[in-house]
Amino acid sequence: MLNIRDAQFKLFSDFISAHDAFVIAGHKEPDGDCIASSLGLAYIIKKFGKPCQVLSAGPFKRTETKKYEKLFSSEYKPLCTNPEKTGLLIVDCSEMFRLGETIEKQVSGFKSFIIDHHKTAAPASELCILNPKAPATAFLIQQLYEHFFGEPDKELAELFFFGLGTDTGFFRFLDSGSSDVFYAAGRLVKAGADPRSTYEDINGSKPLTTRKLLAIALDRISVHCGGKLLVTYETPEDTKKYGKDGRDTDILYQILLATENVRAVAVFRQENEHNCTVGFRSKGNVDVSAVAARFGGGGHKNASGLSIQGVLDEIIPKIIKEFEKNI
Ligand SMILES: [Mn+2]
Repeated sequence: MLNIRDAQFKLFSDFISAHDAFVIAGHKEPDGDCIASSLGLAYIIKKFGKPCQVLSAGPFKRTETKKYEKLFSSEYKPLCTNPEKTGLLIVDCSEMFRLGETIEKQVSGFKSFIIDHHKTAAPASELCILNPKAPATAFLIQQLYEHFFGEPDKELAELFFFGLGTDTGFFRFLDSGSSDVFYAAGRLVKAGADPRSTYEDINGSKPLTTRKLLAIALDRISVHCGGKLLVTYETPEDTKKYGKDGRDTDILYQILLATENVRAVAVFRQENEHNCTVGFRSKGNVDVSAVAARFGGGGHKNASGLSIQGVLDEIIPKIIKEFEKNI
C-alpha cells in the first residue's frame, strides 16, 4: 500500500493542531528528496497558517542541491515562546542522529513527528507516517498536500517532481506495482512540472572532474562472488586531486550495475586516516541493507551504506566476505 491512510492524515493534522510553531529537519547531506520534502512540508505548514523554520546540517554537496542551500538554516531560532508548543517534523529519515550533530542538539527537546520511507528499527517518534514501500518521502508529502489543499501550484509541483525523480533514479527503480506513483507523477506534470528540465537539473551540469574520477573508479573495478559483485574505491589522494565535488556516485553505480551478471556493487571511500564510507547498490532480491546493517549501517534493500572505522585494505575483504553469504 503506497497511499497514506485516513488515520495517518488525522494523526498528522492532530499534530499540527497541537502546536503553534514548527521546525522541519531532514538528514544531513541532503539530497533532492530530502530538500523537496522539507520545503514541501514548509508549504503545507504555511497553508495551515502556522510559522515554521526549515533546518539542515548540510553540506549541500550534490550539484542539483546547491541552489536550495539558501532556503535552509543551520541554526534554530525560536518561533514561539513556549517550547512545548513547538513541534519538530523529521523528514526523509527516522533517527535523530541522521539530522547531524549540530541540528540534533538544537531540536532534541521537541515533540516530533516523522515522515519517511527508509526501513528503520528505531524511529525517534511513534508519531509518524513511515512507509518503506514509498519510493520517496516527497511522494508522501505530495499526498499530504493534495489531501488537505488539492492541486499544488507549479512551483510546488516542480519541487515534488524533483524529489520523486531523485529517489526513483528518474523512475528507473519503479516496478509494476508502482501505478500509484505514476499517477502521482502525472498529477505533478499536469500542475506544471517539466520532466525534461527536472532530469537536466538532477543529472546535468556535472564538473569535468567527476568524469576524471569516474575513469579512475572504473579502472579499479575488481570482480567477486563469481562475477555477481563489483568493488571499487576512492583513496584520500583521489579526493585531494579532484575535490569532494569530483564525485558523481550515482552514474558510477548505474554503470557498474549495468554489467553482465552483476547483482550488487560496493564503492569504498577512505574519508580520513581512521574512517571509511561504503555505498552499496543491488538488483532484485539482493538485500544490501542487510549487509550494511551487519556493520552498523542502513538504508534500503537495493541502496544502502555505512561509515566504518578502519582502512580500505582491512575493510574491503571483510565486506566482500559478508557478500559471499548474502548474494
Ligand atoms: Mn528519500
